[in-house]
Amino acid sequence: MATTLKNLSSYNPNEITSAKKMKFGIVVSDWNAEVTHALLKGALETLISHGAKEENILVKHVPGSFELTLGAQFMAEYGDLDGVICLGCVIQGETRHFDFICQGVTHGITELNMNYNIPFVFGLLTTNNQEQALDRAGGKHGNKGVEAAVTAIKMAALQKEMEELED
Ligand code: DLZ
Repeated sequence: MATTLKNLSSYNPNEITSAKKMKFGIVVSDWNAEVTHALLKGALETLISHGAKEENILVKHVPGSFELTLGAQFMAEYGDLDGVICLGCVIQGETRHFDFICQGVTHGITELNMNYNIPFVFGLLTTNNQEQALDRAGGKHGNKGVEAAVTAIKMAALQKEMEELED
């Protein structure tokens, strides 16, 4: 769905379980930092506003979006986490680099979701220019970091719910 139809920061807080007992990892790419650090702010504020404790949120930076997959895998291997949020921003340039990075990250994060039993959230902006990115990093279309944090809480809650069915 195009983000012109949906504000990335709007959701129904009543649909969100408390994140008080949850632990999250956030991997943030420092390429296009003005954008990605705004995504990070949105994600952190959202997790905390739903009860997550600051000490239960592990934030690590990677150089570019291509490194998000491995950064997220490190989080899954070395952290005791309920979910990992991947934040990045890829802006279309003159070459096909954009396509390769987007494909790599999309494929990588999908693989992680299949191979580890925790959610990895795709908080990647893929835009034609910086203005479109800023519009989605706290601007007129909301903040993709907020959307990613809400998704992480929902998916971690879903997993806990499924685990309880087993008991
Ligand atoms: C090289 C590159 C380019 C051209 N553009 C972006 C971008 O728009 N967003 C982003 O997150 N990263 C970009 N990178 C860096 C790659 O993601 C990666 O860090 C390098 O290719 C080194 O592996």
